[in-house]
Amino acid sequence: MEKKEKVPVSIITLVVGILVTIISLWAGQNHGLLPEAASKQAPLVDDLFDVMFTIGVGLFLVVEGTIIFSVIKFRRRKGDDSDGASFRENLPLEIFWTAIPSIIVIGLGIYSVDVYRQMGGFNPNATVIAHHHTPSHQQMAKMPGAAIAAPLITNAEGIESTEVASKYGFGAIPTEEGKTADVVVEITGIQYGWLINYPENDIFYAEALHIPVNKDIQINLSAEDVIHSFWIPAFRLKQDAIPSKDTQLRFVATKVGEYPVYCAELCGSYHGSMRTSVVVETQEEYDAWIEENSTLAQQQELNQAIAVNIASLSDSEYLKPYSQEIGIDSETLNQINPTQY
Ligand SMILES: [Cu+2]
Repeated sequence: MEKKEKVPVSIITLVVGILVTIISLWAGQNHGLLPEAASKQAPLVDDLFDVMFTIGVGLFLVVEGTIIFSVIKFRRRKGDDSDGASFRENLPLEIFWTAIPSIIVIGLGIYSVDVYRQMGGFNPNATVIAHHHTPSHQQMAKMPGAAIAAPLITNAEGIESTEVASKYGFGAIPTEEGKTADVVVEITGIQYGWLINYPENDIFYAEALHIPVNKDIQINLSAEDVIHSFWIPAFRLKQDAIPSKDTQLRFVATKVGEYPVYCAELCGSYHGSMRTSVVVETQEEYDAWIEENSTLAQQQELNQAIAVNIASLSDSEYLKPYSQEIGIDSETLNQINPTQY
């Protein structure tokens, strides 16, 4: 019987290798697993994810492919009761399969640290902005005795550096380093919600986080009770809000739209409902929102000022602002209870 011509194994391996590479690269670019990317930081994270996904698909195909191939090719044939071939130690092979994952993991490590750096992860508090609950750190520094109260981590740069050491989170991206953010928002996590405040604009308890597009935004995060985590998937940003430890998030949103915000730290029974949204607007829309809501805040203050004089009001007068809410007009109120003080 004539011997059948065979394709050399090295050629088959080469073709399989090329196929696996092409499929992996395609999958890495077309997985469609990530939500819309709407911040300057997002593409950095997405590129890293794509690289990891590409490697993951490649490894999956090689490992699973080898298993399936072996199961079929080396299966027990009918009537074959002999033992399988015995293999013991193969140093070059062991070095090979240890080296490859090591290189991949170290490479991904270095890459991800660089992404973190580009996102401003090593730069929180590049510009010191005080939390609204306390007097500004600059003011404190001027007070007599403040140096004693400050943590004793001073160095050549003096008190300012203790502030730098006291914050965690994402700071300015390298191109914005040393600059003050365009918009500063104070956000406090409580069980179960986010309190969104714009102290500079007199807006408190905003219904959502409104920010202008393509501007440098800084969020100062704090928590009242337990640890929460402020997560904006569309921005690829997540930062813990920690009681008695201020953290920050700084970013630039690049797409107008509304994106969900979640609490990403299991914080109690209603953690799942701890949501809000971020509304990215044009500068004009944002300015209009600020104006509208600042005025609202002023009106509320005015209402409170009037309410102080309740002693001089009749029941119906006093109840008038509420009568509309409960669906009774003031005439009816007067008939029900005509008593005057
Ligand atoms: Cu929470």
